[in-house]
Amino acid sequence: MKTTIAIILFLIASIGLAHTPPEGARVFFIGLEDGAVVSSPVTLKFGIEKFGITPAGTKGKRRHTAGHHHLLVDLKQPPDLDQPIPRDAQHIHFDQGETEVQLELSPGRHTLQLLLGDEDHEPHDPPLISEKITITVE
Ligand SMILES: [Cu+2]
Repeated sequence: MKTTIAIILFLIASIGLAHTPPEGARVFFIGLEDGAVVSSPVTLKFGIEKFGITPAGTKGKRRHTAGHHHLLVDLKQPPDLDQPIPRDAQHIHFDQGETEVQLELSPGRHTLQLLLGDEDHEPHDPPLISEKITITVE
């Protein structure tokens, strides 16, 4: 009986942690620093550590250990991390698991941030969100 309860508790804990990235997991821009001055189109490369990349809609175990990137452009407010990530010009989804994009940006200052989403485009818990960087497009 005790064993059964222990197994059930373990299963519940496992489900609860299913979408939980390990400590130290992070997403970041490769080779692009805060304050960088760039020309358009700018090539953005998305890095990830201690977690994987998989297309949106992935089924099975893989979805617990991987997600897909979202690029947040010029967001004034932080995104709601308890809701699916919107899909518009300021929230760009990389549904196929892409890790690079050529982005056209108007001259001036822009903010960029990466946010990983799960198979349903929801942030993980805790969220994998990069630092928000500001770049200037010449
Ligand atoms: Cu998405």
